Amino acid sequence: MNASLLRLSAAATVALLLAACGNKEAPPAPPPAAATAPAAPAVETDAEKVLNVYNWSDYIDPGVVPEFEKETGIKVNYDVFDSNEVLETKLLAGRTGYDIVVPSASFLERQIKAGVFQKLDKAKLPNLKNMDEAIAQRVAAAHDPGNEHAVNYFWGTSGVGYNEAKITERMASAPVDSFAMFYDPSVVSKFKDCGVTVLDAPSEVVGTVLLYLGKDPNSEKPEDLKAAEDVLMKIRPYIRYVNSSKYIEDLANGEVCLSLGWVGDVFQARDRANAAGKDVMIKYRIPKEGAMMFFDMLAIPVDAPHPINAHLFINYLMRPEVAAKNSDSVHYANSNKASYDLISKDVREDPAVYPTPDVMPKLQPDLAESPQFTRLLTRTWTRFKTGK
Ligand code: N2P
Repeated sequence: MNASLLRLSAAATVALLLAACGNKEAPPAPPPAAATAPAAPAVETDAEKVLNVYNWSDYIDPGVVPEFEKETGIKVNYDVFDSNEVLETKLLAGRTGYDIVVPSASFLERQIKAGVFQKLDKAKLPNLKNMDEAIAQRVAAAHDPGNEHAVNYFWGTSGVGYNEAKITERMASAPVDSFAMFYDPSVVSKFKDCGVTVLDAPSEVVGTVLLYLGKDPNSEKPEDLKAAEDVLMKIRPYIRYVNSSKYIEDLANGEVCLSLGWVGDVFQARDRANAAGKDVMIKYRIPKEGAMMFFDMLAIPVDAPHPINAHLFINYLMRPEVAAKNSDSVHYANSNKASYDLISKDVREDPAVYPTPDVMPKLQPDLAESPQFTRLLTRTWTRFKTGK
């Protein structure tokens, strides 16, 4: 018997016992409150109580989906990805069956233009009032005018994730606050044996190389892309793999020692190592050259089979206590202002997660690319990944 049936039968037993104790002389019991007070309106859902979510891996507190299911009776099918390109290929092909997807804003922007998303029904999202206007405006100005199609879920940076002991063992004064850790062959070569990894995120990684070279990270000049490719090809022999999710586990268990990674993922690696009682100190630095900044956005495809349920879940994620729980769990910054005081101090006051005002201007948003540039970038990336 499952828990809810058990509760039901216990309640039924109590009702029977109460009825059996009834006294003939007693006046008729007043009608139950529910009969007089207007019933609380049932939450409106789609006819089918199902929700298909496609989110980044390692990007939600494990309790959040089950709690939403329990409260609403909606069954959530939850799939994960680790690359905007993979998500985009599916979205452009259409009929994904997904009700909610989470592209980064630079990708969302062109997906909106391609007609991939429906406009949000803001009347169904009263918790929008909790969101930080400053972040919403930033996304609106660069990617989604009026914030008509998407709500920010998390934002963050990519930077230097490393195993402190293994790095200092190999290089006492390693420049852990610089992209030189990856892009200077004389530095990165020192860590080849302990395992170096890079995100499989072409536009973001090329942006970091351009930052390192002191160029505009969103440049589409072919000569800038060529300069970035030269750097990437030179360091390729020292990179163990190019992947955007495997490194969490590998940093945690000491399989790799240096990852160009996303902030929350690196901290999840640190937590996993601590939880396993490993003597591994994992750290994250925003490089002094600056960093690429992403805004990951909750959006509903035009052909979503359960758009009402999708709005319910997005609104649920914007509850301050849910947003805080998610940030505490995955160590990414949310932009839910009403949640800020509920986030644990460790996360809220960590300048790697919520960078200080002096660092913010050094963070560069990844901007949408032209299709022509994407073609060139894809070629560069294939050469880098294959090392040819
Ligand atoms: C979660 C990575 C999400 C950040 N594992 C990249 N947009």
